[in-house]
Amino acid sequence: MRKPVILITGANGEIGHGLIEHFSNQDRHDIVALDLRPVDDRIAAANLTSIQGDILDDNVMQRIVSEFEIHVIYHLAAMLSTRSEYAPDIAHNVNGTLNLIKLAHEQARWHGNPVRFLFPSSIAAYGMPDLAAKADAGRVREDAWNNPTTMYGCNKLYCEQIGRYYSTHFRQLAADRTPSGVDFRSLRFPGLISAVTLPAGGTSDYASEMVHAAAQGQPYACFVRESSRIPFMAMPDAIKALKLLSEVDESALQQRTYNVGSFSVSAGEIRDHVMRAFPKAEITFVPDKPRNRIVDSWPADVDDSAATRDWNWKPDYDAHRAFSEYLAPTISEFYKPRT
Ligand code: AKB
Repeated sequence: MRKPVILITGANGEIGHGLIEHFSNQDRHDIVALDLRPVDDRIAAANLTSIQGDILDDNVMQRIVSEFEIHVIYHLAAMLSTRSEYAPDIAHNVNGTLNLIKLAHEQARWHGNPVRFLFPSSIAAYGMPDLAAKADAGRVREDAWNNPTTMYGCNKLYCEQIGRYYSTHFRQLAADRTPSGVDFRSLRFPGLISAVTLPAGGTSDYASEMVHAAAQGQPYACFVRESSRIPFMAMPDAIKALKLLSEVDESALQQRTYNVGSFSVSAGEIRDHVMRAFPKAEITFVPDKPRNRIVDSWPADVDDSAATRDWNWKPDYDAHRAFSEYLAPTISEFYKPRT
């Protein structure tokens, strides 16, 4: 008999660290952690099998299904927005996602149960045409402004649609039509800020970079204007949202992609929160205009009322609590010299 497991791709990433830490506090899950790089030994989790490999490598995927029976997939592997602009061809994240959705379909047929497929989409799936429209739009709903301006955002939007197709319209013309068995659920995350990992290659990274630099006593030149505003979320709330969405009964879902929000802040307001926690921080603003244009194309905030309606979403952290109770103390401890 193959062991029933949860498959986490992109395990070494920011969300991956947070999710595996969450599961490591619960012994009732067997986890297969997959990443292109060796899975970080900081992810010391109970019942964790780590595999170094590429979701595009059929040999890797066949090896996994030969040993494990997959019931839940958290597909976190993706190249983030800035890095994707420098290498748009390999940032075609939809290829890997489609591989995994097909694998979920096969697994569901093998064991006869739906496979829950959790997909972290992003505010990068939106594209505001200019700052006036962004200011006027305020908190945007899932079905508005879906005109992404990055390769990363285009792929996130496409993956959402493929997941919805498999969950809702699969083989709709077949005489012997049967459900795909893929129970796809997606969250459009804002910029995420973790106290214990640094992002790599994102365009919202300035928030994490600013607070991590301050905690290390390093000067930081922010690459967006002080007035640049997008929604952000502390990593514990991102893990809470993934947990809530993964556990809710499928019958409660009125859609397959949900906004989740926490706090909308400008880069200048982030600086103010960081200065309160680290008064000696040296923070300047040196906008990188092309990267700032990407941030300007993302909404100032999101309407997450559908998530509250369908699965009782509510963030635990507002901006003040995120910086004062989570980021500042945890990051200070993280960088404290080891004696
Ligand atoms: C990025 O900056 O690319 C990501 C995102 C907003 O999805 N953090």
